[in-house]
Amino acid sequence: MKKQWWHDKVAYQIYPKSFYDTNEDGIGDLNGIISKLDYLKELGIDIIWISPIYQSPFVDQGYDISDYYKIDERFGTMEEFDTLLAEAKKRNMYIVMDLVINHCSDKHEWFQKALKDPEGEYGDYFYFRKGKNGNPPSNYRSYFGGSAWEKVEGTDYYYLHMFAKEQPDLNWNNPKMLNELYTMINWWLEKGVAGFRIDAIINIKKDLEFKSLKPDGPDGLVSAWRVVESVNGVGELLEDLKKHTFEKYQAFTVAEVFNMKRDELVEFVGENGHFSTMFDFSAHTLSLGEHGWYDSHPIRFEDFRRVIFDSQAECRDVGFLANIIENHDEPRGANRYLPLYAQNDDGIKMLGTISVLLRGLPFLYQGQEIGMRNCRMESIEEYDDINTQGEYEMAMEAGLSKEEALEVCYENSRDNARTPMQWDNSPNAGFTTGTPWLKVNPNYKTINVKNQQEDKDSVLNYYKKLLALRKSEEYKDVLTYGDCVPMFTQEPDIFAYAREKDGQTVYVLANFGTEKKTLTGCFKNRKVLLNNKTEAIFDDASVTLEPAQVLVL
Ligand code: TEU
Ligand code: CA
Repeated sequence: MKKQWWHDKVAYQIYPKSFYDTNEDGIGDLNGIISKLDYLKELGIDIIWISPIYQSPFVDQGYDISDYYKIDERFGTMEEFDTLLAEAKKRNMYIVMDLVINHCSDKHEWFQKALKDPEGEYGDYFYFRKGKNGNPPSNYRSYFGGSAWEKVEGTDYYYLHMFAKEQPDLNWNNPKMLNELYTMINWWLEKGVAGFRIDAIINIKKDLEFKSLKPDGPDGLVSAWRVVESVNGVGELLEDLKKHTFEKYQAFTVAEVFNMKRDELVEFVGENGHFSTMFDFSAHTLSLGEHGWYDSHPIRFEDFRRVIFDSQAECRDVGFLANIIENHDEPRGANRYLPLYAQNDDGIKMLGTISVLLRGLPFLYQGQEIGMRNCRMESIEEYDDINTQGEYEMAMEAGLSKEEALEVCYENSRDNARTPMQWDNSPNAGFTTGTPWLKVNPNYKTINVKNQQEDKDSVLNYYKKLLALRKSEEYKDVLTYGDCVPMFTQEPDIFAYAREKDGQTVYVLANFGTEKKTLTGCFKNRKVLLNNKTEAIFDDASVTLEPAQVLVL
């Protein structure tokens, strides 16, 4: 495999609104990010992906962009952004922007012009179609609930939005529109961003006949997921995008791709793939319900282990996936992937270890490094996320009580990961001296960066060691390029693998069970590189793991 500059790096996602506020408005900002660069550097981070900071009405927290060339004033100015680029560069760090080009905001100038004249030049930047017999053009359900078609008042036209109605989908069949996007992307690359995390990109290909599909719910609609799976040919659009933009700059790209066709992996992340890498969501999708969050289900350990090893095997000779436990759309990893009894420091270190040492590019999400948890809200009003509001409604329509629907949100809400970063135990977790835009998790008194910096056994200090190991001169090569060989897959509760290259082997052994487990193998005289407990019990032919223990040998 041809080596790339980013292969041996560690990435971190910043959700800027909740990271660090420097001007008392309760909203994190660019100056906040700049002031924490040293913190991230010390943690071992090289690549920083920042969720959208462009001008936006914030209906979907910046994933609805009204001007691609402006920094939203809540976050700061373009000068501050340039300072961020320069400060990152000084520290050998790379800034990756979020690229949201499946849709824009309904407040974008293009859409405002389109609304005035759906049949005109800008109408063709979007998908305007006439309704059928008083109904929308097709029975697509948007990701956030309800029809994906919104009626334009006073006309026969509807426009398509796969997400919120304030996020109209852009017409990728219009060369003029595409040219505007490409110019914009190149403008940011010229500025010096290292690349992009590419939002919801699988959605760009549409069946232009917009045929209705078999309904999958009592509303007579069919989910956006199925709509995407019913079309072919996204690859041509992605190649064109790459050729006109990323390729010329050797930009790093990480795509958010949910429902790729199975045999397309090479085309997506192979040596000449559409993208540098893409997230491995195989574990995340395990909990998906048929209809929504209300029928989502807990993840079984065996499935979790199986799908991760399957992904590792599939990309082995193809390329690198980006491994994650959390992001801004998902509940916290500690709550989601750990059994209740292991939802503590030991368990969190164990989960972090098995994820970070996989083959692929590790991404941490802000707060993961201190083991932040889901946040309980007292009522639906306390949630801000548009997706959560929609799922709450769907749960009630399916017959759940208010209390039950709220519990569904507690387990699934995207706001779980969006509560402010917990820096210290001063009011509002040191995130802001103003009023935070979203509730601060009350557990900040104990779970915060400052406490953990002072405690040598903290999750934070463990993560530092873990990332340092991954990047150490001695083990970097095997941990970056070595094969990932699953071990003890017949043993319940054991997540174990070896990373192997040129005769060097690193074992990662974790016990997710409640019982001690003895694993036999030639672990004798192995050097303990990491251990989340104080002891490591070896004898001649075996090693014994306590519950929630992880060893790296
Ligand atoms: O998410 C795309 C996506 O497929 C989401 O519907 C995801 O499945 C959902 O959030 C899980 O609950 C991206 C962004 O990551 C998300 O924050 C945006 O809301 C969305 O695109 C629209 O831009
Ligand atoms: Ca601010």
